[in-house]
Amino acid sequence: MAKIIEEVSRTFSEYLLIPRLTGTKHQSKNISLRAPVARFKKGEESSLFINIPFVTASMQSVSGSDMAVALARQGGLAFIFCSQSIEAQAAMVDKVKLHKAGFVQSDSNLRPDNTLQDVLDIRKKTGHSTMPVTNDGSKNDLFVGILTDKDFWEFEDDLNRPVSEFMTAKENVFFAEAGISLHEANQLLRKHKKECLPILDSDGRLQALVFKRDYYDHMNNPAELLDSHKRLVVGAGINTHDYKERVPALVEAGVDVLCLDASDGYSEFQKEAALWIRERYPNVVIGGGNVVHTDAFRYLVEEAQVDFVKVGIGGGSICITREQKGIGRGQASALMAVAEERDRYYEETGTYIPLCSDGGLSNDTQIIIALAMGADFVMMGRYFAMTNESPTPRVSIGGRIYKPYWGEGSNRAKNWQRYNQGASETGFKFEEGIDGYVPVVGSVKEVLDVTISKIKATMCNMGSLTVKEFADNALLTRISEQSFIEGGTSNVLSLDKDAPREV
Ligand code: MZP
Repeated sequence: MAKIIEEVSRTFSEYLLIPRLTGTKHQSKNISLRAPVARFKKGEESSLFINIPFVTASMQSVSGSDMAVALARQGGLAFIFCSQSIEAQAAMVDKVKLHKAGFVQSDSNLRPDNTLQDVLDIRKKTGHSTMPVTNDGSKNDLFVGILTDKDFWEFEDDLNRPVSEFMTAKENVFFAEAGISLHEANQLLRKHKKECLPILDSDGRLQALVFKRDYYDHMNNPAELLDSHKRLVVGAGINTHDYKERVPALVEAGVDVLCLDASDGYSEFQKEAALWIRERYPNVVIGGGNVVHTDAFRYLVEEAQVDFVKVGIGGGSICITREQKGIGRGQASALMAVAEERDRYYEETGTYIPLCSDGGLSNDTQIIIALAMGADFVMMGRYFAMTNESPTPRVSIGGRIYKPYWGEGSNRAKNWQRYNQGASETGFKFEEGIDGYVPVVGSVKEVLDVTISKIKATMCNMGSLTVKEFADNALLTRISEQSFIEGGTSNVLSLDKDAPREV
């Protein structure tokens, strides 16, 4: 006979935190939001940390390379979506890894006989306005000169004329020889008041470019998430169908973390995939999920040996899985049950498994409650889809600016691999996600600044300096419907909360 879990399935908004003693050391400036991503043993460190506890959903409408760059710069991690060809996904990973090694491999290169119109076309595609000119137009050929948008006037000059007539030729370019350190390169930029320093090998071939702008970016983003080669850290979603081809291509492109992306991850397919990867790529971090119950957590950790586990089924803002298939669990109940099991597993084995709460976080308070309930970090789709860096176009609806946001289980995404993990059936018979719009709210940096300020303020209230301490100190109370209403403003005329404010 069917068993029924007595406890009602609960959501984050049903809880509030009760403040703990705030000590004099509990100030925002002393708080660390660093979170482990890979499993680790008691007394050891995780092989991978993120500096802020946020990762992006592996979704077409969320996680392209621009998003990955923007989030890693703030200290978080994006999972490039896998519902695209292997080549396209690997190219996105590659783009993030190339983005900033200090020594940049240019993706906007010219031949001397390219026209100014070619320059405008490349600029439109890449957004770059400084372009090296090489003999054959490839990024590592003989360096001939450099062209920036200061060298020509788009509306005055004849756009059919060749680049060679406008570029600064090599003999007038200040460059450095390969072998120089990044620090030395930055010092040269400073001393010679330059924006860009080409690095050439002894044959005069272009090796890389160093930009003053990148140095400033680095100084302005101290939480930036970098690998041991000073490249941005990036993750990728994978599925249980084509991992034998997809994973080698992603690893080759330099991916740091993989996450098996499935609506319900309690499956032998997931175990087979995780073990296959583990055997061949022992150093790549692998996440599994999604789960909502303790036995599924144990299975992924013990049988599939994943590094971290994602919790959440049916709570996503675009998700209709619960109504279509009748599976899922309130996100707060799911997270608390799995977090309790994770702690039990740690007690028993001395191995800590980071948890990611995935989906359904509709405001900053819910993020705070998720961390208090034991999530090491949270995965969000809608939150990031609303930013400038999501890969979708801006559209105006009724005078407001929106961006499209659609579920991986919608007909638009056609990510049947996420919903059918077995090899037999392809395509959808019914949808599990919807296709909609979300308002544009600003840049990733802007929205995170506010969210992070709120989390840190709450952590001060809770007498906590780290995310782990926060969860350990958390004392939560369930609220009645009446106190939920009381939680908003009461008996005052409120100005429209969504109206723009000066910040
Ligand atoms: P949210 O942050 O927009 O509420 O939820 C994002 C999460 O929803 C994703 O990380 C993924 O787990 C889940 N998702 C993505 N597509 C669908 C769908 O089409 C979905 N049903 O549920």
